[in-house]
Amino acid sequence: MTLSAILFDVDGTLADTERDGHRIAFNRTFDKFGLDWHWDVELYGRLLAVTGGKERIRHYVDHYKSDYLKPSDFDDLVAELHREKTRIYNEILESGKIPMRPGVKRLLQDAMERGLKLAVVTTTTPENVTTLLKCSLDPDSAQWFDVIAAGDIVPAKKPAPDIYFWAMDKLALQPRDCIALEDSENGIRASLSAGVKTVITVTDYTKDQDFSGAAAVLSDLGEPESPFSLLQGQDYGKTFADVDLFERWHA
Ligand code: XBP
Ligand code: MG
Repeated sequence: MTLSAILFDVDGTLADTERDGHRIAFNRTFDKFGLDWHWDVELYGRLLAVTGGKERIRHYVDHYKSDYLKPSDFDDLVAELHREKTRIYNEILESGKIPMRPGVKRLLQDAMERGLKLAVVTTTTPENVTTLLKCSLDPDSAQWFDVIAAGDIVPAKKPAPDIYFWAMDKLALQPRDCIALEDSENGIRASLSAGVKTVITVTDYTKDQDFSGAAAVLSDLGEPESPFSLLQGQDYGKTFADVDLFERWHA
């Protein structure tokens, strides 16, 4: 079986964006709108069970703010809050404070040199992806990807497999031609339900989640001078993840 494409999740996978990026942007938005809502580091970890920012806000109000009287135009308010959150999040990205995770740039360049296709498969808003790539990877790196599948283009977000099916359809590839890189249980549930073999690089928020079915679970992709830790699966004697190793996991 030939490996033709690597499908990359974004938040937690390309960069550790949640705690010091998205979370801060949500909180600044709530302050700006005069809402006494605050998502601390621990609460945000629990809220990450719900993917999608608008969905996460609604879930929070329904489960943690039972005394909040929803206005009749609550859906519009959520949309407005989310627009402002996206604006603030993009400002944070533009300040250059959210780096790519170890090994991401190296693996992407290796994959391009080897002629593999690359895709982004994420539930986050499209402009968050392009800004992150531009500010933290390379000004032209959005063009490195053959497909960017993001946000509301499919109604059912991860853990539903829909966004993976959408991306593979655009790539004109089958699940067996691809491998996914994810960081979370919601992510791997989506990719495995789509029939795509999956490698995990964990974050502080996801390290205790259930990754059964993963081809491998790693601390991070590693670099030649800074090896990954293997948490599940096989490393085939390698200390950093390159295309050769992804081919072994895919085989
Ligand atoms: C992560 C998410 C997103 C972000 C917030 O997605 O669940 O909801 O936390 O982004 P992934 P938005 O790991 O698939 O990239 O506010 O733009 O929805
Ligand atoms: Mg993720």
